[in-house]
Amino acid sequence: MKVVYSFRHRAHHPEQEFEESRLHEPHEHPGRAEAIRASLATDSRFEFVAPDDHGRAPIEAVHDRGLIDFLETAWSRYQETFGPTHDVVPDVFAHGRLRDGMGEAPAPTTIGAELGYWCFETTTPLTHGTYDAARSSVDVALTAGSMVLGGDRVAYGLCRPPGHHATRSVYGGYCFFNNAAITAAHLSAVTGSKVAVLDVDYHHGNGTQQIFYEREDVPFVSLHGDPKRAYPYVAGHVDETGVGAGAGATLNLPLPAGTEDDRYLAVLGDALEWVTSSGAAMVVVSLGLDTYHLDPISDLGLTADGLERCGELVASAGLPLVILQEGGYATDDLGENTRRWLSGALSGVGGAPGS
Ligand code: OKP
Ligand code: ZN
Repeated sequence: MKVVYSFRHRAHHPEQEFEESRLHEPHEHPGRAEAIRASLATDSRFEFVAPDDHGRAPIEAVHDRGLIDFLETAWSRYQETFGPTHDVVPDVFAHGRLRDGMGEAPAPTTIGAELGYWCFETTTPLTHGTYDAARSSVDVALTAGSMVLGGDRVAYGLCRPPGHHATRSVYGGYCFFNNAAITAAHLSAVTGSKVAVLDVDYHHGNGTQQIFYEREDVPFVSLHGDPKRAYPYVAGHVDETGVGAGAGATLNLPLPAGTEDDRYLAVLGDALEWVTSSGAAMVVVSLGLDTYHLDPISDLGLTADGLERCGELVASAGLPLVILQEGGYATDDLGENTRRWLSGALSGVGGAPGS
């Protein structure tokens, strides 16, 4: 299996995360991707490949140009006004209900105001190299997509930063550009076929859901901690099923705390049946390993064996897979857990009809 990786992820390295009313070291840090890289490098079934530059066009097909332009220059512009700081975090958010009954405000034009217009929460600092890292993460994802377009049955993009919380026009949740959405939209456009997104990160992929909510060409299904208790809270409920042309093309499968391997695999089986019946020709997997029982910010109960079984089950559905890294914060076990999930996928590919 090809593994697309770029060292450029390291340019995104926040110093602090303001979360649960405390300032602490970031859960999302460069060591995560390095742990995965080191673990896959010990296993000769994985072949490392550098990403190709895919340019801005595939990003512009999914994200507001204003968001892309903002991310490109925000850190430097903030330094000119408020610096020097290592991280850049908003302090005032353009919360929709502030203007109830008053219509939309004009778009802000000064950096302090713009930050809270494009970002939705406090745990996603911008640093000097964030834009470069976020662009490289998109290239990693699109390059993995190209491998599958070129005939590989499965490819893995070691994306960092992750992407699935980024909507069309706001960033947050450790995510800047939505790698999975950009890749699925690109593959759908290039092939003219439906491309499903299967999101198995612990957290609901609210960004991916938002981007495709009105579209039928990218069916979206997610297994996640119930948003009643779990981040990002604002989306991922069962009654969210899509609108307009996208009606019925979104499926949410929220899970109770403590869900263990067998129960999780049963729900994953339902998700795969739905993907198959959607008519998708390919699947982009948003792979989070934060469903693991020792994850420090999540509350599901999957074991390493369970994660391997998940990979096998997903691959045995028989569709080509573009597997993209999202979350996973138990850094000591993250490399091995990723290797186990991908090993399962390799077994599932081997056992699938026609592979
Ligand atoms: C990113 B991914 C809850 C704060 C949550 C952000 C979590 C982002 C997860 N108290 N902070 O989906 O793994
Ligand atoms: Zn997550």
